[in-house]
Amino acid sequence: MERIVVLTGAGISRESGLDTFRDADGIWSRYDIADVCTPDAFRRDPALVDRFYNDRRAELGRVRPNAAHLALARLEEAARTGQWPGELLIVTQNIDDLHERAGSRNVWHMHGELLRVRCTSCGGTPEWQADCLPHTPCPLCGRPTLRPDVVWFGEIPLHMPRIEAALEACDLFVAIGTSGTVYPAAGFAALVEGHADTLEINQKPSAVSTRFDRFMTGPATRMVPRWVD
Ligand code: BV8
Repeated sequence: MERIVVLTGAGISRESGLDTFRDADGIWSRYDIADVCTPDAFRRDPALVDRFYNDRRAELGRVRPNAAHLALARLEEAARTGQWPGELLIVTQNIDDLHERAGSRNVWHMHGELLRVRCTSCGGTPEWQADCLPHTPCPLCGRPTLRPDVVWFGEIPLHMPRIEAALEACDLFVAIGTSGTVYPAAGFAALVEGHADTLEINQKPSAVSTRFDRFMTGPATRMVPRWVD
């Protein structure tokens, strides 16, 4: 039984039309992290942060999963139907729903999800497709205390205990389309050193490529199907 953990980053969604963060035309070339991706930013200017996520939520409705997302969904389906004697877990840094729309079910979003908001009064996390503004009332408690349900810098990523357990138990760790610059995700390859094989799929080396045994260079839509099939 081969246990595979795949970590995905913004690069896997690039060919669906969603910008990455740190490529030349990336999101951080247009926004400063400190203005839109920290709790202080939200305290200081909630309307700006809400607009940043509203724009990305609207964009998500205009794009579709690509061949890389679909190939991972095929691999999970093969495991589910017994065609492949393995297990596949996708841990994603992405807040888009393209893995799910491609058919993947075993997906853990460690940085949260764009299509959910969180109420800081009642703690509810309703699904959310439309714009969310500072005065938008929580559908559960009615208070205007909604925020994007994402993990900002300085906040604790989701699912960490079970992610670490899955990494401890895996035989193969594959990183797809991530620059290896944001922790703790960037540290996962080091966590599996000694007990799992490692493969990085990217267009160019990441900040942690030296931690990987193998590297497949090229666009995810070409490389991921080649690896899966
Ligand atoms: C935490 C929100 C404690 C949602 C994001 C100093 C050292 C170490 C750590 C730190 C430090 N100072 C501060 C920290 C902690 C900090 C951190 O890591 N900072 C970095 C910048 C140094 N981390 C945190 O604060 C985290 N929390 O540490 O809490 C803790 C930890 C563990 C346990 C308990 C407590 C919280 C981090 C989460 C921040 N939120 N996003 C959103 O708005 O989306 S991060 C943001 O970066 C996104 O989530 C994104 O996913 C993530 C990583 O970026 P990538 O996905 O890798 O995207 P990027 O653009 O960088 O790269 C794209 C890649 O794709 C490139 O390699 C490119 O070559 C490739 N590519 C492009 N096109 C293609 C392609 N590949 C294939 N095919 C293509 N077509």
